Amino acid sequence: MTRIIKRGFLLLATIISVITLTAQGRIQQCINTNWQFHKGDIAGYPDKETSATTWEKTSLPHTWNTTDVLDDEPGYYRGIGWYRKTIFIPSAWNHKEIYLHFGAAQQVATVYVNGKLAGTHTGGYTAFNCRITDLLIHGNDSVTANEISVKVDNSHNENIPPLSADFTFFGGIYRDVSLVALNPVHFDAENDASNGVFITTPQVSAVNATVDIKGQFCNQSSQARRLLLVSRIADRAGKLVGEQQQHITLQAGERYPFTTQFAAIQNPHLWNIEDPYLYHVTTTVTDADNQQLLDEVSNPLGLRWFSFDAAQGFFLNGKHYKLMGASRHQDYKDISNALPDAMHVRDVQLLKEMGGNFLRVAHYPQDPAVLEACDRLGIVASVEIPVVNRITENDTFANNCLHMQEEMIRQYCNHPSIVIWAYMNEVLLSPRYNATDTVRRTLYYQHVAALAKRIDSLTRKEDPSRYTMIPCHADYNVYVKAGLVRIPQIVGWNLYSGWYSGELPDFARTLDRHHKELTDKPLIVTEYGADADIRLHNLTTPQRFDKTVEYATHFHDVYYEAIASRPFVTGGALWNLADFNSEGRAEANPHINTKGITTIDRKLKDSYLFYQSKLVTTPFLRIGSRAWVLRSGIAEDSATLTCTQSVDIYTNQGTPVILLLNGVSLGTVTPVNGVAGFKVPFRDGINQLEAVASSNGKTYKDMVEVRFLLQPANLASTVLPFKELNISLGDQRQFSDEPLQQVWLPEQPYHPGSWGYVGGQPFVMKGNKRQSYGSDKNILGTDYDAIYETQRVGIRQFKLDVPDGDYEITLLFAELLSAVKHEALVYNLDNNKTKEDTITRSFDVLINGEPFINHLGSDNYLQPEQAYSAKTKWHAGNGQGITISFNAIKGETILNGLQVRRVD
Ligand code: GCB
Ligand code: CA
Repeated sequence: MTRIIKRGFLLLATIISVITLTAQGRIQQCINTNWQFHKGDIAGYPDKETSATTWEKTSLPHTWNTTDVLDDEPGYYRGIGWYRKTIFIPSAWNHKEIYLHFGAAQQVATVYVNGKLAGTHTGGYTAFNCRITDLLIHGNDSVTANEISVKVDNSHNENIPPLSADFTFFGGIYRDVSLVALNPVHFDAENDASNGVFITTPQVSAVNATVDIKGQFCNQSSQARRLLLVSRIADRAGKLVGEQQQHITLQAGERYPFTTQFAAIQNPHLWNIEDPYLYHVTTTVTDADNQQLLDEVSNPLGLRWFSFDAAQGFFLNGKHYKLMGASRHQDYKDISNALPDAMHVRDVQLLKEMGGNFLRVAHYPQDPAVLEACDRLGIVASVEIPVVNRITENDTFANNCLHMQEEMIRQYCNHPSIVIWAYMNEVLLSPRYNATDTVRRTLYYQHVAALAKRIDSLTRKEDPSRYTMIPCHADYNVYVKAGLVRIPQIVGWNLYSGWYSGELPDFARTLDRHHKELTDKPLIVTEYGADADIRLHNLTTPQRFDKTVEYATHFHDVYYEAIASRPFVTGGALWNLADFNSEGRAEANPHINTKGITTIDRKLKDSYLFYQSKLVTTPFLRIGSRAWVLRSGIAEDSATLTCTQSVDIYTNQGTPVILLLNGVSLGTVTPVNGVAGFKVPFRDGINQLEAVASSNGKTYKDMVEVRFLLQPANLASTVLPFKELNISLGDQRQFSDEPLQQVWLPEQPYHPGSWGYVGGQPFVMKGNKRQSYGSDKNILGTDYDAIYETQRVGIRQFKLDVPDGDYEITLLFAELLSAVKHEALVYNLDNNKTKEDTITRSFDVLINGEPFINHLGSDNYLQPEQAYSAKTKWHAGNGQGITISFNAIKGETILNGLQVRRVD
């Protein structure tokens, strides 16, 4: 039995391994605990070490970039880090072959044992083995201490993909590390860190299935051995359904490649999406003389057949499936990429619960736990190597790509869930050489195509049973011209019309164009999505690039319909299952790409519920915007004291939905296209919403509690006394801040009795076609980027007709015009920003005519992209309310946000 023991169970592992040593072939111990880490290089180490070197205790998985990728300093540490750990080798292992197995280290690892070089590995997303047998010290004691040191270098390297990408390249040993003790006779441990045994199913039908096993084992002992190779297939219940045996005599040092063919399995229990049935294959090698088990490897076996068709899409076991699902990155809030397995599994579970059947493991191979979960849960998968945006035109880069592809295939090919091997994500997005240098550009494209061909043919040779795919970006013509759409068996399209560029209907146009022009090429929408910050809402005018939940949901609605209604579209992997780290990003959530349909800590956004309502086959009823539990708005009527806002109910039941507010029915709505839309008259305080629908004699319910902060229309109201107001100037959205239980409302013009601005206009970035108000900059010194990014320019006054009393007033400013150069994000297609100049401005701020801030401007607090806020107490008297005036001295006045709170 292969034994994999995870962190925390180390002690147990040691005990078990001692007890069962003779019964089992190999010992594999996960050694994640008790490591030491040093950030930076150490001169002379591991030969010698100065006592001045500081080591911190850590356990694996680990990355050194968790905090610096989120701070206000651009960039993050991409350099060297050292890890070390003492391992204790039992004397019983004296004649064993000892390996270290690394799940992954980003991105070049050099492994030493007792100060001597054991091996190196290039590439941050695949596993590798290091043979350490000859470097170990064996003493006379029952166990002997040995020192492992690992240098991990995460520096940018032009020869190692990825070169550039919209995600963070966290450095460190961020997957499990195991110590493996093998008998001298063992399955190949030197084949790209695979388990040395490869399973294929040459022919599968509902009637019967053939299974072939290929592998290699070796005899590292000093004498010839008579051996017995046995492969067994067992069903899920453990019942034997096939067995093959072979006797071999291996000379000392000899290797033996084997192929085992099983008699066809009759009436196989097929693996499919609804019933992901797994058989298990165990391959053992035993000493034929004394029956001792020498090694054993076990693999999952899924019996299925599949095909992709340019006109009709995907078929699994002869049945058509629309592949719908998500792409996924491997990180999580506060722990970056150093996830325990359970969190990887949870993501696949989230996808399954969404009704998804397809996972694009993007943009690199992820933890084996992900694919194990896909096998177990019935999720069809595509896996790819991290060649993103561009290549380097040399042999070292090409060989690294090819080697990564080979490692990926050999390490993961036994997972029945995998149907596609992909490579080169949007590889023409950021080409080298200027467009004007057509000769060199053309040559570059030829080099890209040549490399694609090499990767593609390697893939088909390694694994003819899967399909190959290149995911391309929207620049259709370039991919056609470069010939990239002809090389793989499937073309993936990453499309963002109506987000970065163009308009929403362009999406369907691109699909139709592919269908018309590339008639024989199956197509998958490998990405589509829109950013959404769950704090930002706009129920009336959601628009492109506003980061509201509402626009993102609308975007998904349009895209989903286009995919679902086109039979030739194999399916879609939305971008992305969860928000993820991308250090270079700015905008409302700096350093995070918020195109997830869940947040970075996996809170469900509305778009997730939208997909559930479309894809889940069991009865489904959910209150949309169930994550938006802190809302605000202005009372529309001083008598009833309510504010009406819409709430959508998602359901896959066609039957009418009733919505109750605090137990009282708001009526019945028959869902259209899976959505029942209600207008809810929210009251101040807690509002209990309950949606109810019945079908086939069963009743389905969902409940949400919304806290509503109702604002008086007239600030002098005695029935709803003024408490506080938070306004985002230049903004059309509502910003819900749960930790502080505050809601920021969009600006409005002043009208008597109420509040609002006088004069000015919203800040709009010049020369950009995609964002109709606000800036996309990372505002430093605040977590409230969304508030600071919008601004009213040329404002003369902000007036609040509050009753007499004591108030706290806070004004928020940020200079949004800046000459600071930022590296352009390559994904921001169509973002032709004009260069901004440093601006000089200066103005006075007065409260009811009294000076508050003098000469506020670019020569003092208003530094570009920097948050500045000023707070004061103010007594409003004589029925005069509060009038904040902005008097320009130089340039125009600005105001980004304002908070007024009654404090008496
Ligand atoms: C893409 C890329 C992906 C990005 C995504 C985005 O096309 O393939 O890596 O994260 O767009 O959000 O811009
Ligand atoms: Ca604002």
